[in-house]
Amino acid sequence: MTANKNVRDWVEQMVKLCKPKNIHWCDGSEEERLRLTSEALQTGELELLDQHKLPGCVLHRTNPNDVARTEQLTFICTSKKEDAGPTNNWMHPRDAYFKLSAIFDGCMHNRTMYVVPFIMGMPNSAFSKVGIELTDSIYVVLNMRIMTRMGTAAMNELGNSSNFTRGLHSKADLDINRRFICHFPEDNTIWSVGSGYGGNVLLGKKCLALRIASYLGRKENWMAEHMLIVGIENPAGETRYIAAAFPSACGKTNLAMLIPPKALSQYKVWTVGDDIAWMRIGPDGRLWAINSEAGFFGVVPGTNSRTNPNAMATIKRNTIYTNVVKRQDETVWWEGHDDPAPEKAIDWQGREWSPAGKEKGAHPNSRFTAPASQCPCISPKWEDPKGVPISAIIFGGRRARVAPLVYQSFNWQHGVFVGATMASETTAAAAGQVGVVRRDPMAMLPFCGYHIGDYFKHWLDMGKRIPKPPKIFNVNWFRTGADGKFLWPGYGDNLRALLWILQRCEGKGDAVETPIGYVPSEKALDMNGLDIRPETMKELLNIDKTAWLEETAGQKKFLDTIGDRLPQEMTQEWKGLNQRLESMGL
Ligand code: OXD
Ligand code: MN
Repeated sequence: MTANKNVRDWVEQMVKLCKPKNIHWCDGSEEERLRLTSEALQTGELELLDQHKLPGCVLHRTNPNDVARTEQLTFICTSKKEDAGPTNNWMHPRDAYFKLSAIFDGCMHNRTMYVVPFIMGMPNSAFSKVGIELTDSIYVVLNMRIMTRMGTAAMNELGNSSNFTRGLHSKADLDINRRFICHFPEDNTIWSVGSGYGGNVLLGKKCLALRIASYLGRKENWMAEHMLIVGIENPAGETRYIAAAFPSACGKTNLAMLIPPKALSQYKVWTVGDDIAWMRIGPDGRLWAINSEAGFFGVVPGTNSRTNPNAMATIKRNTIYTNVVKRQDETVWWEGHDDPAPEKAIDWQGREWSPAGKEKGAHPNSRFTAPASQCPCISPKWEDPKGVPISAIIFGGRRARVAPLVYQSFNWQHGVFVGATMASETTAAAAGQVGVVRRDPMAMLPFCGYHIGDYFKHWLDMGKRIPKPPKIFNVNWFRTGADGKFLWPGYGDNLRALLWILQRCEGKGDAVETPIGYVPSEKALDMNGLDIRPETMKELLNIDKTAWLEETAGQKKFLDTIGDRLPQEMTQEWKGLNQRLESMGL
């Protein structure tokens, strides 16, 4: 219980609706974690893993119909439809509350309602926001305890204020026809029902930290972005920070935890965050960012000691694994693990599994939830309430063709256009077809809590307000050759592109001006220790006029869907790009 009457009144109302058997107010203590874990082990909601090899680790399996974010069931509920814009599903708040109330009514009949207070951000920071999630899932409580500053600290931060996000979640009956993730930005409220998948139910993450926060950021002159934050320390001991937006499951966690290749071992890379950046203009006129989360909810398949040794070290203890393979020795495995596939194991659906069969053992969107503090390269500044100053913003997608390895925009406005028109091949992080190219502006398509045209305008306005704005770049690690193989080694070698980016921020680094922006000149990237053929490098940095004219046609199609809230600066940039491409030689 709490002395905060705003909280008490609201919890009371939600209790009347959901009719739980018990109410538990979470304090975030270790004792509470142990008690809830033991209860979930008894009901089978969690399974214990080998506590010598994986101390503090547990396994959870979601319902097979509930393994990824369900964008088609996610709604922005503003009183005016046009405020949600063309890229969001919309429901009138009155209709949404009515429809979901019928599902929530009595849904916790035989269950406990957990009251989970949490801070997105750290205590005593101008960036932070408090939320409270009511849920009937112990899995959610334990995940929120890792992903946020949860419990007493959050109630202390809130004090007697009524300024908190009101989150209500119930697994209900996990029926996909009764699954809805509804956001009410005008009421600072989120209702999520019928799912147990992290992205739909850890309400601090996508729902608050991106959808609600993007709406608040526009009102309060700050930015909530789907971005990792990484610090790069040069041999002189100076660290510069980069924020980078990539769509889900495109390697943000790997980039944030990158290990420099041997030839560049004089650099150090520090992780500040792997998914969400909240950014504000600092007193020095630069853009400052915090990671508003306290843990990583990362994609498991493909993680190994070559692709991401830091993640492998992070997830050795106190980690919740979701939808991975359980080996006979009660450890975990997934496709792309260091170890060969186990001959006999239990797959993500709890069935006996062997690699001889056709099906994957781990779900392609299986996840780990691990405390950020366990990451060997966690930045000493990751919990600094002031945040870190951002030198460069990067947009990136998964593109087999068209986009070169790296390029720099001409200026902020052009950079906003580059972000607004970015596209990527879809991944398993959202339900639906995988590998289809779709426009995903600033990697925020599924996460922008208001009209996307107004969001572009907010970016443009912020650019005018920031006295010393970061420079804006685009990267593409995923370009393939005629044989379908990746042209760029990726992972640690991505540092080479980041170093060029930081040089450009300091007015150094060689570049050639092309119609799409500044591309590194032939010898500009530090290729020390990397054996890559000059023809391959040429292809990686090549701007193909025909492919780019096709690309701008795709951009136009998308921009046309935005309607009259598309800022005219975006049309102007699109025309400029076309003119520059048209006048380019073949
Ligand atoms: C995530 C996502 O889980 O983007 O971070 O889906
Ligand atoms: Mn994400």
